[in-house]
Amino acid sequence: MTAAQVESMLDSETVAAFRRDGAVALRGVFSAEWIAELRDGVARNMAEPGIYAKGYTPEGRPGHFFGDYCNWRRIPEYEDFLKNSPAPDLAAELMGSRTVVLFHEHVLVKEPATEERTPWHHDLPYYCVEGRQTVSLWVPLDPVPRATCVEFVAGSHEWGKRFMPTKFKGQAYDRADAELEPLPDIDAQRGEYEILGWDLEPGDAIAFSFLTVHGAPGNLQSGARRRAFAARYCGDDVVFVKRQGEVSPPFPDVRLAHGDRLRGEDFPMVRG
Ligand SMILES: O=C(O)CCC(=O)C(=O)O
Repeated sequence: MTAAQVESMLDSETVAAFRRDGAVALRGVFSAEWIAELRDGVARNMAEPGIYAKGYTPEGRPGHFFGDYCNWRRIPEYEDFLKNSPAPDLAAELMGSRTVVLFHEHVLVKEPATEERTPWHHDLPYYCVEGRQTVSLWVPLDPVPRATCVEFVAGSHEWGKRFMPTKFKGQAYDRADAELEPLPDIDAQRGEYEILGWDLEPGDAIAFSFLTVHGAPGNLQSGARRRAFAARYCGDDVVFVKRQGEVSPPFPDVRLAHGDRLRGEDFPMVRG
């Protein structure tokens, strides 16, 4: 797909909203075929979980919250989507970047009746990268009503803050960078923030910056699965960083130096 075609997929208000709010809903950007391919990939992933797969639902609780990441090299459906779907072109347009590097994919499935929330957090302090040109495309593979949608604090990507990562089970990171600060209690003061969330259909996506604060409710309302595939991309200004603390994903085989452009087998350039 050419840059001109991408322009016509994303109107200027959508791009402006992404840059202003740090999160925006994209409507009807993926065909039914791409969604079917991702569903096949998620089925394969759940049948053959990767080394980082996690179940966040305690034994005996209803539902199941499954998470896994960094599997695109062994799951062909993921690789095809991440490289050949409209996702890289959407990422280029939203980030305003000539190049698009694949960072990783992250799958988050909440089965019906799952109570566990995804805690409020922003992604950049978990990651071994720094830069402003970043985007995650959160692609729902089931209809997602507003009540179970991931929520975003509008404008939080511009707060100039780096918050302490929290594990999805709620506990703090064992080794966190010293300069990170605790996240404010968003739920205790929801009225103070503009909280964004949407009713979504398969084919839609949410685009958000690695710095936008977000969290998600359990899956108690819809009676349907809530399968989501997040495609994470970096643009021209993003570099590899060595953090003092733990990073997630860990990328144990990456040999880049602090400040290097992302490259190599783990971080293929998918546009540019
Ligand atoms: O799907 C969820 O529950 C959370 C998604 C998320 O935190 C992310 O994609 O960064």
